[in-house]
Amino acid sequence: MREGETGVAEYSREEITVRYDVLGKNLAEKGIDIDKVKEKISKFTVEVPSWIFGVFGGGRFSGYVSPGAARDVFEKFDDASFVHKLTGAAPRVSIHIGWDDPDQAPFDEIQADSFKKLRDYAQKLGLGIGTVSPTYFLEGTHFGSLSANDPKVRRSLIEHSLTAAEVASNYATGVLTLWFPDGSLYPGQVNMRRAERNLKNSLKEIYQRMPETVRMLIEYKFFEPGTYHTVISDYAVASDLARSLGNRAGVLVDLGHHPHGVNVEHIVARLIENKVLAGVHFNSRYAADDDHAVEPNMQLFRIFHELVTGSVIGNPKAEKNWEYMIDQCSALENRIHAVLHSIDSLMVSYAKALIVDEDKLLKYQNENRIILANRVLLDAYLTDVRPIIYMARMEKHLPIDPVEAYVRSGYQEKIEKERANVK
Ligand code: PSV
Ligand code: MN
Repeated sequence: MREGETGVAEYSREEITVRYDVLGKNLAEKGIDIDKVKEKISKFTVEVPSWIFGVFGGGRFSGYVSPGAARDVFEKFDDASFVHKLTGAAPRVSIHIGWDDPDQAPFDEIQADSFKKLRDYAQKLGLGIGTVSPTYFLEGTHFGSLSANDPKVRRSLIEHSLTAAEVASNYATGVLTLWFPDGSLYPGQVNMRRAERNLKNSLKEIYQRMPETVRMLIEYKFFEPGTYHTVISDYAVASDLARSLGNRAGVLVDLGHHPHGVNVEHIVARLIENKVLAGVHFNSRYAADDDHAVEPNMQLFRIFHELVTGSVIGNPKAEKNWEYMIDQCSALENRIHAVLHSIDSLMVSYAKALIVDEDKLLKYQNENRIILANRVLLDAYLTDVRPIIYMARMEKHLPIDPVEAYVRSGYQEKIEKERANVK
């Protein structure tokens, strides 16, 4: 073992093999086959957001641009392709059609067919376009998008959503992700029932007119930009809306969009139990919001545990599986470090969820031995599963530590030089 450039321990092939074998023996005692866990980790993929690579996200540091930020959507895909090359786990990029139009047409004139060149470019890089978001928060939506009182605003955004649906159907994976900046700042500002009715009717029209192969995931957020109320404040509103539309509509759980203390894994469990179409936007929430890189915390482990035991993640039947996306973009950090770190954290959390001694957990649950059951979960959470991830990477000839490999690659220096004129 030696210390890498980034201060994280680096292990040789031999050391990784030894650590993997030791962990394998310990897991075998619990009846867990480490090679099967490794196979699942090897197959894990997650979408990365196009917006993490661009200039978006300065927030109150407006004017600050992350060094080397991509200047257009093609450079965003170049960066995503490097992330995929280092991790083998990020073959798709989520896009926002308002930000990522290759022709940069005015908002109302964005054409679905423009995205063909992006799809072709992505394919050459070994990537695909993943989920597609209409961009409801760009222009003229300060007073709502699909819930607005003004029918002209709703009409324009219904058509914009249908353009996004066409992009999803023709050039991507056929999944729309919808987030609305709709809400209000003061009691009385908005008639909450009318706003919900407007949004529901707009969604109905989109659902009925979008191509039959397209599915939509409705995202909720309990605050921002509405500080008094948001029209889709929680998963119950999102799932009510989805159910009212039909089985091609579902719920998107963004981890950063909950108040503190919310039991998000229970929401995940309920969606699985009720067979709701769903997906996750992964990120870390500190005081608020969805901007930070994913960390392998206890809640993320518990969420993965629900996805594993609910036979969702890794399920080869696409209709049973969920969509997994990273949604993060914080102001000041190196974005590529952040996304690589997020992918790493997801793999660690998934691996921990795969090594829970489920027989013992069930036994203690049936016997109502509360703390003993809880300790079964903790035992998996506290296990260092990195040898599994290292071994999976080693077998695929990938760098053992993608962040370290990135720092050493010279890619950051290259993009900072090439993109120095970005504003
Ligand atoms: C909103 O906070 C959100 O989570 C939505 O998913 C958007 O699509 C994304 O962030 C980018 O703004
Ligand atoms: Mn999100």
